[in-house]
Amino acid sequence: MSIGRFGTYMTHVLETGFEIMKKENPNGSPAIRGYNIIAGRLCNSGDGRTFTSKNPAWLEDTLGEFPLSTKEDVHDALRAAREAFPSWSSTPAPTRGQVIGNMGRLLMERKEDLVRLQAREIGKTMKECGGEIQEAIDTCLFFQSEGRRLYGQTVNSELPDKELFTYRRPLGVCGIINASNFPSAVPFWKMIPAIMCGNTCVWKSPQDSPLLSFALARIMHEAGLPDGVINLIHGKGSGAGQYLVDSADLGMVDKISFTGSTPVGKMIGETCGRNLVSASLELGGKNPLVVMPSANIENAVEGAYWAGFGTAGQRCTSLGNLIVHEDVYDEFMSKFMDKVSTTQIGDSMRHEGVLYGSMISEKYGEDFLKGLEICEKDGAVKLWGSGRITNQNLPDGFHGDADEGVYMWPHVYENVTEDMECFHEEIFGPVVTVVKARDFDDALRLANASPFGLSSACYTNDRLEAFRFKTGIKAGMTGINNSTTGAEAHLPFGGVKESGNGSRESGIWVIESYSYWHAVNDELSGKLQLAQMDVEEIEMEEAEADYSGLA
Ligand code: UN1
Repeated sequence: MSIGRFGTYMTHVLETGFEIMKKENPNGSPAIRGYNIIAGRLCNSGDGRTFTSKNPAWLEDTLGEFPLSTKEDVHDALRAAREAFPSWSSTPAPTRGQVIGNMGRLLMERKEDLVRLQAREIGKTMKECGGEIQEAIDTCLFFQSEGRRLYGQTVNSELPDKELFTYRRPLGVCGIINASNFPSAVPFWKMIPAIMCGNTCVWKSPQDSPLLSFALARIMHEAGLPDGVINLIHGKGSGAGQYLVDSADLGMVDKISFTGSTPVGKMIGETCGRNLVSASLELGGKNPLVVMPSANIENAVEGAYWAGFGTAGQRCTSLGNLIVHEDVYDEFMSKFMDKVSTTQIGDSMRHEGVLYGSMISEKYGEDFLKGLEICEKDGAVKLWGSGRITNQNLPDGFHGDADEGVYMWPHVYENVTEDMECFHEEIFGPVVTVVKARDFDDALRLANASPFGLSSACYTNDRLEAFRFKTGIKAGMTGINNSTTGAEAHLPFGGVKESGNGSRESGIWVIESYSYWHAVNDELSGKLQLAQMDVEEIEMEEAEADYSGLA
């Protein structure tokens, strides 16, 4: 079966003759059989095993079945990427950029369908899915024109009749592994610059968003991407993901780009390190947000609330430790808790005006509940929250039938101190841990005290404090009078400390992660000239100037 054009997602499903597995989903959408895409061909897994993608906001709604890829499937994909590399890397960069631009334009045409598909597959609100697909579009448009730059330099030689140049060269085959919380923007952050630089990719889709990944990979082909440049494999992190990383030991991959947890990132870094394979690692965060007395308190409440509970707290940039100066603590917390206690929650595909929807999957839900146990064990004081939302355990702002999906209360714990585990642990979901600060220095010290260094924020109207926060915080990203989330598609994204290995995504900075510098010298003199040795030496003036007459 080859990859054809498609209109809306539904007609795509029908036109391409996919086997519809189940017609009786409660929302009327069919479940389909999805495939790996290797060298442009749609493939099942070698042993025929599959896994299911379910709508976490409505667990009875099945999106489809996808191949549980075997090691051989992953190796086939890597071989296909290797085969496609010579031709793609020698395609002029502006032409590669044009294909990327086509992808952006197709995403614009399909935006509405993709937003619905993403919301259905991971439970994120339609509004946020719209923002995320837009981020993928913006990334394509940005890198379309980067294809017309991808500049190298001309460098002056120390020898006559000789020229020096630098070129950006692609690394080769890139293994791409992303998480399901940002299943369209983040893989585009990775693959778009990768292919713009002339690399080819094997993309392991996140286990909780295989259908969206499949649709995105098909759109990439529809945009004119040659077969084998991006190969899609589905499966589990511990299966296909692991085989992809292990292929570094076999010399089959030249780069791994990973977004996910710090422990998994460290394992990937070890494998890549011992093979000298380039690794981009975007890992966890326990992002601090500081509120100082000079801040506009309403604005700070809005920012902290969105940072903590937008996306149901399932962003690596979500607010972790809310650090509030003691002089404004009571005022801030009373306004903050008014918002938290009236949070609107539910499936945004069926209910308007919700702040957040379900957890990404049942597994994300289970892990979140385990994370809450850390706060309880530490003795932090719970101000709000009651674990999983069920029809017997409903907050006022819940819309719909809670037992249909995996929904969580918003949680706030106060009296959190530096010696507690919950101060240091990333708890992925709707929970904020609140810490009281004595003064600015104490707040900055607390903001730096977690092992992570991804995002950070400070609300203040004192310019010197803002300056001291910017210069004193150790983090990859900082918001002044803004929330911890909300990266733009052309600013560098990434962290320090336990949040990553220093690589960056987005903007011109990501190009460093998908290319290497090639230095070329062109000797035009027709003879061997030795650098450093045959260089003409300029003598300094022998005679000393006589300044005596000037005295
Ligand atoms: C992530 O959670 O992995 O800045 C990425 C933000 C988003 C990206 C988050 N644009 O919060």
